[in-house]
Amino acid sequence: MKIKPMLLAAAMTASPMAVLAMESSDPIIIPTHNWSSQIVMSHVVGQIYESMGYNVEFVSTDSQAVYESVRLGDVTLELEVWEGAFGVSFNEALEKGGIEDAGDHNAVTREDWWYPMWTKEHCPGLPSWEALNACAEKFATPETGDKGRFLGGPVDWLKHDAERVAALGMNFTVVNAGSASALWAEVAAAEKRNAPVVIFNWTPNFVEAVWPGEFVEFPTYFEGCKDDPSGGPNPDATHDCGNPPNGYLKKAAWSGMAEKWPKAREVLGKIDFTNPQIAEMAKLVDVDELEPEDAATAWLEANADTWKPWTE
Ligand code: TMO
Repeated sequence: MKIKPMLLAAAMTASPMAVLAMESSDPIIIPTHNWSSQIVMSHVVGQIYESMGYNVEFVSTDSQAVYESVRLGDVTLELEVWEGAFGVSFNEALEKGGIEDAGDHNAVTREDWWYPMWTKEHCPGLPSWEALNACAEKFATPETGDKGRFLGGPVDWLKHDAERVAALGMNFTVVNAGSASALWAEVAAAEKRNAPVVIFNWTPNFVEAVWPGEFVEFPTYFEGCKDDPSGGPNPDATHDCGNPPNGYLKKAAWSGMAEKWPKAREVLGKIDFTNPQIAEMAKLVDVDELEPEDAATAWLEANADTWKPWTE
């Protein structure tokens, strides 16, 4: 075990730093992805660790492949395991070993097809998916012919929208956005024309404070929907369901973290964000246009009562 020279003086005293000085000075590696709350939250936690004396590095990674990276110890943890998008990849990694469930955030999540409220004027039967399907031509574009256009997220989030469309026999074509900001640009452009639009969205997010809207109601999610064809309305297909309407948001840790950085692993277990806190992290970037690092610093300054107790 290496001793961090900076902390040697502290190690002479009975301060909390004395404990830390016995821990590895290797950087804790925090993966960041391609949506704002996750990037800001990663910097929030990174800055908390730095305030405790740890070295921290950030690495931008694919949001599905990251579970394999955590399992192998290439990155140390993951702060936003969304059930809808990543439940399957997380469970697969758990079964292989090397990664552990580091507990749930207080937040309850939903990720699914979504429309801003004005879309309902064009398709009054919403939020039912059957009503959406009956209105498909109102969502048609030159790119999709007579089929409706659904703008999904970047391909690494949810790879199975096309399977859902096929399983439910929907008249929609899935187009994947290149980035989260392309989703918001689509809604802003539709708003100007008062045009109907259906995109992939999630909560908690900044969107709910900017554009009131609703999720499309698909056949209810059930255990096995994504890997066992037999359940659901189509007995021959998987993915014939919506995502969980009350999904979890978990943290995950490399199994070696507790031995290498024990105090940091303990803090990770205590980290617990709420829906409004996560929506606020996204807003600082997507509405207020701060850089993620600055958004994290601002968030920490405004919320010391929340996070300081986790480090004590
Ligand atoms: C994983 N995400 C929150 C973008 O749905």
